[in-house]
Amino acid sequence: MDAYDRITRNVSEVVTEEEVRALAESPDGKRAYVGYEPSGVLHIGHMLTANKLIELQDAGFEVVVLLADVHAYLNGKGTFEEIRETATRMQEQFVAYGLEASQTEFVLGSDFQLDEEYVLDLHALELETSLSRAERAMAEIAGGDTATVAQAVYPLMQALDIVYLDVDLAIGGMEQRKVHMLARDTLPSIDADSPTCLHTPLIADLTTGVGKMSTSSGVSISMEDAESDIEEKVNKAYCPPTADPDPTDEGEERENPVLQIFEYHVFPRFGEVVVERPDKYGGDLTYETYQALEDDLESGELHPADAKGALTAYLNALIEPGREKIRQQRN
Ligand code: IYR
Repeated sequence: MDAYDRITRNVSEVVTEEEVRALAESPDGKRAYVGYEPSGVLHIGHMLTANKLIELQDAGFEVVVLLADVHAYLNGKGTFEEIRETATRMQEQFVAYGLEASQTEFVLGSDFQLDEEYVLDLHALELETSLSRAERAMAEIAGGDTATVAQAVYPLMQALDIVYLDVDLAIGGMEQRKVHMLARDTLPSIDADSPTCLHTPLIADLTTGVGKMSTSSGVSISMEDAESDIEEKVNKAYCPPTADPDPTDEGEERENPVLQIFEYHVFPRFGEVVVERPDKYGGDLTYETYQALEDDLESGELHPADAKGALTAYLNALIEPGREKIRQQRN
């Protein structure tokens, strides 16, 4: 696999291909970043973008993790003091998950977002942006039914972070794409470059395969889940023997979240997957690629129950170091 293919593996969107190809040609010293609203405990969505950061570190990028305390505050996630406290804990959990501490710059948003220069640039972007555009950019990020002024300021600050953190590549889940498009359109008005972006896929709702997995509704997987929690959640997960299930009666699209987690979490971190089976059911199966596992599920060679057993084991292995860190943090 060449550098471009590695950098863009498992992403849903590349903005733009030409720009990412240029970065892939000389990645050393280039800076990539993800920002996270600190929420105390990592969940599977954080881990998905973190997988990409780990791959980028391996490819020679410098990685910046923004612990976006001011953003979480603007998005109504609690008092500023509470949020700031959880930010440090998240940093330790990211390192436990596998980000190389010596190669990762962790930055707290409030360390630079309250500086006069930043705030004046923010006001300049506010002058350039309609409320409706800001609101649209936030549709998949904001909580609550009514958009607040704070939520309109939020995407403009996210755009400005790219400039102030001096990053070459902005990473985010697909729910961040409209914020990044807004950044591409408005940053030139303050003489900054339009950012290059990669967007990672969203995983389907675990129990139904309809819509997206979310911490606020439905079942999510987090670093504080005990082994038995993971087992129970995975066992209840929607996993028909196909990667492209039929639409539901309401015509909504269904996806297979068990396969998605294998594809986006397990294979990128472990490379190879062994599904353990008793000899009387054919013995262990070893997969070197995600596609081989998907093909076997489709053909019936791999039973969903065996796939789920393996997924539980690999998820537990991924989560265990962070789980241990959380235990320490709570003592
Ligand atoms: N909008 C993100 C948090 C965030 C991301 C970046 I990249 C920033 O520069 C600032 C905030 C979220 O939804 O968690």
